[in-house]
Amino acid sequence: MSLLLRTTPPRATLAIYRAVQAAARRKGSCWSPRSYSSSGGRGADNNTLPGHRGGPGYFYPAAPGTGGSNTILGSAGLISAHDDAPRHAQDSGSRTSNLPQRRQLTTSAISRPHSTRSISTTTTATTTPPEMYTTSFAFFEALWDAGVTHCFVNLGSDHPSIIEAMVKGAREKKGQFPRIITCPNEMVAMSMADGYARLTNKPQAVIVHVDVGTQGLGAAMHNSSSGRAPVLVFAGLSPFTLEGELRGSRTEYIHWIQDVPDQKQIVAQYCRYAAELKTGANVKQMVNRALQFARSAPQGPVYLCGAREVMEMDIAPYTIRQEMWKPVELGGLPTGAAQDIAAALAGAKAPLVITGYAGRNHAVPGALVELADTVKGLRVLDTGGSEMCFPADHPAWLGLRFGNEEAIRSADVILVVDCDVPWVQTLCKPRADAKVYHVDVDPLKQMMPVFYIDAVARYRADALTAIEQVTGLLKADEELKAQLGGEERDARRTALEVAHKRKLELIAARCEPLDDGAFGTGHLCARLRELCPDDTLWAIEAVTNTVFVHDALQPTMPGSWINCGGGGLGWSGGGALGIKLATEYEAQLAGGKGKFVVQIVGDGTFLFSVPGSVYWIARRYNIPVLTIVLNNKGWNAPRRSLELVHPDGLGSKATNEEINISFAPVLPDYGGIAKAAAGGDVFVAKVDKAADLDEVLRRGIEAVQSGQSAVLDCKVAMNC
Ligand SMILES: Cc1ncc(C[n+]2csc(CCOP(=O)(O)OP(=O)(O)O)c2C)c(N)n1
Ligand SMILES: [Mg+2]
Repeated sequence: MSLLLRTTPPRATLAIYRAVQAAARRKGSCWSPRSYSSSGGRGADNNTLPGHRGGPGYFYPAAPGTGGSNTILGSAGLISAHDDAPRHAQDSGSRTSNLPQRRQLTTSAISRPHSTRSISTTTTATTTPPEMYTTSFAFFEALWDAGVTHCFVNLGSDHPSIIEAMVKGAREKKGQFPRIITCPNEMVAMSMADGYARLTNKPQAVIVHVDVGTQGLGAAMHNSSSGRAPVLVFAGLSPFTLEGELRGSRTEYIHWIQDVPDQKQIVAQYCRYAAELKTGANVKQMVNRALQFARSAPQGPVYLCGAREVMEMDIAPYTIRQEMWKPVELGGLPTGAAQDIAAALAGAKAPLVITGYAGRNHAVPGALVELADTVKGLRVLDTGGSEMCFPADHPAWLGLRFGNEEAIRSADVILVVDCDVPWVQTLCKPRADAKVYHVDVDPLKQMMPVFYIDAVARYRADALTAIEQVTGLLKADEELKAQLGGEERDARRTALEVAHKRKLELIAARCEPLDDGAFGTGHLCARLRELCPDDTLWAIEAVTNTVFVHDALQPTMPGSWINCGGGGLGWSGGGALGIKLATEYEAQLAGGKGKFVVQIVGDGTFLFSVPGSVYWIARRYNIPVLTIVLNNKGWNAPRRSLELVHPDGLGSKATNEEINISFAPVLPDYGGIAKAAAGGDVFVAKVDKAADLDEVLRRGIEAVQSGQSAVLDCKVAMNC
């Protein structure tokens, strides 16, 4: 690997980026000074992660999305993206040059007549490749100008022009072209883009191979949709001409086999937008239209596909006015609605906020703290656990409970904010006279055929704006203020403090090691919390252990807890890499270093995550994360599901082997799998005794801090 590195971005780049940062701050993004942790977290700036073995900085800082293609961002000294372009891309161009040279004649006829860069019309083979400006190249330019800095790719026969464009971009647009990350599996590619977007709210791109690569995205597409992660996916389509009519015409057997009736339908139901590029002439508009959908609430994945001939088209270079393509902005509550909710909360005896993903905006936890401080006695429950929505060190914290919690049954006023499943009716529901208000980016849950809650009113609104409106009214309105004051309200606050203290004591007791020297997930995570840097980012996919993980980690920093957005197991391998890539890249733009990233994953889920790809990527691109495998010898979740329906059934008395959820007796070597994928370069260890735990964790953390990925196989006792 020969990288041209620089540790600090060029001055112009920094200036532009800071302006972007400032704008993001105003919108309450992850770097918002309003974020709760900046005042009350556990030392958000205490980053102890040193440089990685790959050298000082293995990402190339630049400032995309700050203007059209003509914007020059001080590229001198930036790392060349071509280092990461697949090597075979550089070989294939000359080998295939004869046929495309011929086709160019035809293709140039359909490109814009005023093209300033029309291709050579000679058919004699030359050693210098023709200068081309294709749909594919414009596609990458559009991505970069829209702020997409990374493309996670899995390439195939649909991508000759994509590969040509990648090489051209790496050579000619250093520092102004997306970084290409080769991903040997599509689900990992999409999960990386998902993790990146979940942390930063910045969409990245995934490039996959026709119908088969689209299918390879698998559950990652579901996760990005449920997790509302903006990701742009592009896939080629088999060529639609057979006889060389256009450049890109069919050249391989497989082009017939991979020609399917409507490729985008494979994923369209998970996408905010799915469309075919029918010409290169408006490719930049199409990319930006897709990104507008991806970034407008409710955010999510978008899918573009384009046939080989369309992507090969020579077009006239052009730019669009990037500033004209902002996403749709969501407003707050109607005035009367804010007043109603404020009055209901002020008059409530047992008010409750239930949220699931409001913490995606890192300013929301702080806003909820302000609301909870204003309405003394208000409690906040997280029933989704996909983000850090409310800090564990606040007395109103009820933690993460998946829709089954006493406070749901006892509350008289419930404000549901950005939440998919506030309660599971068959287990727990609010009292019949509870007044429920629902505020959400997607209150109808448009993707779900069945969803309803008994709410007196529901609003599509931005969570932060809505919470601030309600708090503002509670603070400004004299009548409401009077209601919220007094001794009785102070007593409610004191009662909450007592209950919170008691809750933390109970959690601490449950986190003790077992008498036989073994330990559960709670103890393991309590030790992790103690030993990892204070500002660690946690990528969680712990399935039946999730609540124990959350109770023990007690996250307080906005953005520090990111769980798989949906139910498609296997997100966290790529997700953690995407989060690490994002924290490093974004920090380097600002001249700093990224945060420490830990993946906590069930043993079954580890296998779903395609570890053979994950740890190869981690090693190839020096993206070190600490992986904690919660080894309970297989799948516990199906037993739980079984017992909810058949508590006394045959299966309830049967062994795990009998109900086919056990990995015993052939237990996989999780560390070994990772090590093999990474050419042997992963720190691995197994631990099953509490007495050895700290030492193993310390060594794993040190390995990651020195730049090596680590996989710790931790045998955990059940239900604690
Ligand atoms: C892609 C996919 N396949 C299957 C499932 C069904 N499923 C849900 S949880 C689970 C087991 C997870 O095992 P593990 O990670 O070990 O967690 P544990 O149940 O032991 O807590 C399975 C198979 C799923 N959610 N997603
Ligand atoms: Mg398991």
